[in-house]
Amino acid sequence: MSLDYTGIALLGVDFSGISSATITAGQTGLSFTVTSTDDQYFENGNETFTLSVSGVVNGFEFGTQVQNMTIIDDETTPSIALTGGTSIVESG
Ligand SMILES: [Ca+2]
Ligand SMILES: [Ca+2]
Repeated sequence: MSLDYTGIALLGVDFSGISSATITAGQTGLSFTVTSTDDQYFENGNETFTLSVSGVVNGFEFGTQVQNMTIIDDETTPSIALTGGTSIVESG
């Protein structure tokens, strides 16, 4: 079977996962891990993507298999503080 990832978060950038897998005869299931990539960027909200089965060979997809995923950002909200005097003298 082949897998498809769509959404704001990108495969290979924001997370890693598999794009295809083989379920051999006698197997009733398959598990795999999708791992987030830890970046240093404040995302202004969590990133999401949808994992779906995009193709099956020699079998069938039971209904429509879709899993919505959320990558929870772990950066703190950046802030800006302006400091200094409130007046300047003309030059010249
Ligand atoms: Ca991070
Ligand atoms: Ca981040």
